[in-house]
Amino acid sequence: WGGFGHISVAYIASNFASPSTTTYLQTLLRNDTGDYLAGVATWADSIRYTKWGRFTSDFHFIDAKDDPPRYCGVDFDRDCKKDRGCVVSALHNYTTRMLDADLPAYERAIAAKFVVHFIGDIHQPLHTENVERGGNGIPVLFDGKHFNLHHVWDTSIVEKLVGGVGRRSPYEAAKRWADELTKEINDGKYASDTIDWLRSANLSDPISTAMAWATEGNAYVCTTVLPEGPHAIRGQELGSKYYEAAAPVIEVQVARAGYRLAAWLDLIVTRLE
Ligand code: DCM
Ligand code: DCM
Ligand code: DCM
Ligand code: ZN
Ligand code: ZN
Repeated sequence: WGGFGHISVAYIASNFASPSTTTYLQTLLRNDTGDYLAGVATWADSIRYTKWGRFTSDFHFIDAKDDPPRYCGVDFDRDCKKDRGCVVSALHNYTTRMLDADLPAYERAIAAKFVVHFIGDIHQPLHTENVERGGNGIPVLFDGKHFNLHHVWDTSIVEKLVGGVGRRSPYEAAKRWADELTKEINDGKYASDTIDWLRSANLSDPISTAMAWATEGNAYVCTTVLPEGPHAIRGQELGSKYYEAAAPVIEVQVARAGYRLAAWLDLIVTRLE
């Protein structure tokens, strides 16, 4: 996701995190405001291209070598790069490091910032797809402007959905959207799904948990992202009919990511207590 998506996921998670999770992470991240998760949500993207952060650049996605729309599917052994890692192995690594009481607090804080970011990214369908580098190589139009398909899913659709974020700080608009989605989760259109959403969460097996989330998002590549394959979409305008099908998928994926992030952090903090 772009910044707006990550910040929205973080605000949803802070709406659902338990009081002890909130206190623990506010202390670890040295921020006692309601923005303690939102404030670190995009940090992992900001270090991707720095000298120190280069080793993390493949941690944001898993390149499923499937064949949309003919078949979708993610396979850990096939798709997670053995030498460089992927979003699934990264979630395992940084969850383990959050739980490692022998690590200094600043290392556990770095681990927490990665977990907040990567639980967001694993819910972006094109972050679980190999075709054209997750859609980065597919030029399209969105409301008359030129983008690649990946950017449309990271940013353009979400921003249109909320009526534009503009050049203002994304935090205010993200908070407003997160509070709307929080209502839908609590007693709206998602209320009957939340038990299902947490079914695969197992702190004793972060790889299986992350694979379940990745597989669920990747299925949308066949149904919604590339329903007629990558060639049919190249150069096409995606701002109207395509947008109408994609927006509900992005909304539910952001809601799931925020709700699952809160649950995952709760499991971690409970284990530490
Ligand atoms: N990694 C690391 N130390 C660095 C840079 C990268 O450990 N200075 C990465 C490599 C692996 C992951 O962290 O993906 C786990 O590393 P290790 O096997 O050292 O625990
Ligand atoms: N690191 C990581 N994952 C690991 C081990 C290390 O991401 N499993 C990263 C985070 C640390 C940096 O490498 O800040 C240096 O760690 P170390 O001093 O253990 O090499
Ligand atoms: N990306 C992806 N899958 C890939 C390569 C990149 O999901 N195989 C994502 C990471 C960024 C965006 O696409 O969100 C742009 O990546 P880059 O800056 O590496 O071009
Ligand atoms: Zn992306
Ligand atoms: Zn990312």
